[in-house]
Amino acid sequence: MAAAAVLAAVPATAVAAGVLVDHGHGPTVVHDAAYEQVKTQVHAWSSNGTTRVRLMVSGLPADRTFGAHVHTGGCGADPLASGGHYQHSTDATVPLAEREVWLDVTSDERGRGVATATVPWTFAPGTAGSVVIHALPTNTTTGAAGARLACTSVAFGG
Ligand SMILES: [Cu+2]
Repeated sequence: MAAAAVLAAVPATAVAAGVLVDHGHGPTVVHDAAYEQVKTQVHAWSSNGTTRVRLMVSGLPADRTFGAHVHTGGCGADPLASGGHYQHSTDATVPLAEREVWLDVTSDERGRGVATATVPWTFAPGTAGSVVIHALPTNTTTGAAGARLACTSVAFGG
């Protein structure tokens, strides 16, 4: 696929099916001035109890992996305004990766990347408000991913 096409890749068929669709374009706030060039799009589709979230990013440094997650709050000037990771369940017997939404993205040679996560739930309105891109890949045990670089507000669940 041509790199230029990546940011336009929205599956129109999902929209036509009448599923709930949430969008965010940004970033809303950049927390690290070294990432002022970053552009983001977030799209989420929900139907029949399943949600698919897609993060599309450009303007990243080439060939690196950045952690990214759905967070509870909307973006603010304070990097912590976006709150913690959205967790659909606090059941510690379930791996974090299955109860949070992880969108770790690896940039290509042009600094573009796309990540998609599909989860077997839908967001209740008001419970998830942003996608945060972090400096490091997500630690699969702790969920930590380093400093918050950029935040895109998305009103998940309508
Ligand atoms: Cu995060």
